[in-house]
Amino acid sequence: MKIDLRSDTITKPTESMRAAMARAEVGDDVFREDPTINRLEELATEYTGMEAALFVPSGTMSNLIAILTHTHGLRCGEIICEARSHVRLNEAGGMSALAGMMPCPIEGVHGAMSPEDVRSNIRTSDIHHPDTALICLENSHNYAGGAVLPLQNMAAIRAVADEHHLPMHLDGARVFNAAAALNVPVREIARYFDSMTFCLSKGLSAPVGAVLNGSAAFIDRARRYRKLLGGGMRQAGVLAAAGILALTEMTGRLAEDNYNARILAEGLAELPGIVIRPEEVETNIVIFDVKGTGMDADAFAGRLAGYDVLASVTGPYSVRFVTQRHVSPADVQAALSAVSRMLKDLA
Ligand code: TLP
Repeated sequence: MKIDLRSDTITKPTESMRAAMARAEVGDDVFREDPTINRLEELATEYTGMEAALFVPSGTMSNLIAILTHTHGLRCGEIICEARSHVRLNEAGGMSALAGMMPCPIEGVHGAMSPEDVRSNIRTSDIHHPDTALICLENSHNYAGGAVLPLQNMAAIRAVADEHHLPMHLDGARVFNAAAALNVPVREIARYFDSMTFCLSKGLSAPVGAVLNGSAAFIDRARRYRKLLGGGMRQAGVLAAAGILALTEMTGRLAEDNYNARILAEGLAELPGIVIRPEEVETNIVIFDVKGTGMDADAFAGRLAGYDVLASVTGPYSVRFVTQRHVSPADVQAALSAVSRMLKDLA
């Protein structure tokens, strides 16, 4: 059996999800007549403390709908986001292609932009400039190694946004992992934002879906953009049924994934040629540098697959391991010994 550490997107639905999907009550959600989707959306508001929610097919679509909803009509505006954020690097350029927005990337520290940098990148009303339209944060921050944005950082950026009357969106694909690491309920993170996406289909194990959250007026407008993008689903209560269990049964266990990632990082730090600071691994993502092994990231991951451990590549010398519920503590140890064997065989 291969140990698959490529992503938490690979998680399969639980047995209880499959049972709930089979018996889900459904209706046409474009008419808002799917009781299971309605229940999921209502449940989301209980977790986030936001007024309303919208079930959408993916995290990518959810971020794009949020961008369209916040910026519609402006076009040629700019979105302040961290330089390695998913919305900038991994969403196929949707913000530019479909919303007419340019990213204004700011280099963060552990995924966190400084409030001063955010302030100094907000455009003035010079006719040469694009208008700043939105500030987008990511928590946990995927390519910053699952880093958690501290509450003070989000609060300070919120204060800057308020000074300039700018909306804030959170790509909270893994916000439940971040909340577990911060030991706070998700609503304590959501309170700094006008809108927030979270994914059901990553560590939470649902087969499909994300939820976009915001005010009732925002979600009313967002519903139209979901339609525009072809994301208006019909009897998708069969999917939402799994999403409900993702929230009620799966959020409580994410601390285990976060813990397993730390153990993985501590083991990796002991191995020759690998650079990682385990104390910086806060959630379920471990990104490490392999330059010292004499291999680039592609060669490292390719060779490791021969030892039955799958990884993803996040840069020329950077490799990513992600933990999720199919990765047990024993798998963590087995993966570490596979990496160690591979490096010995190479030497
Ligand atoms: N991330 C995937 C890949 O796209 C890289 C992964 O394996 O980590 N925001 C963040 C922070 C994400 O990490 C992802 C997916 C998304 C949004 C998009 O979610 P989906 O895949 O549902 O469109």
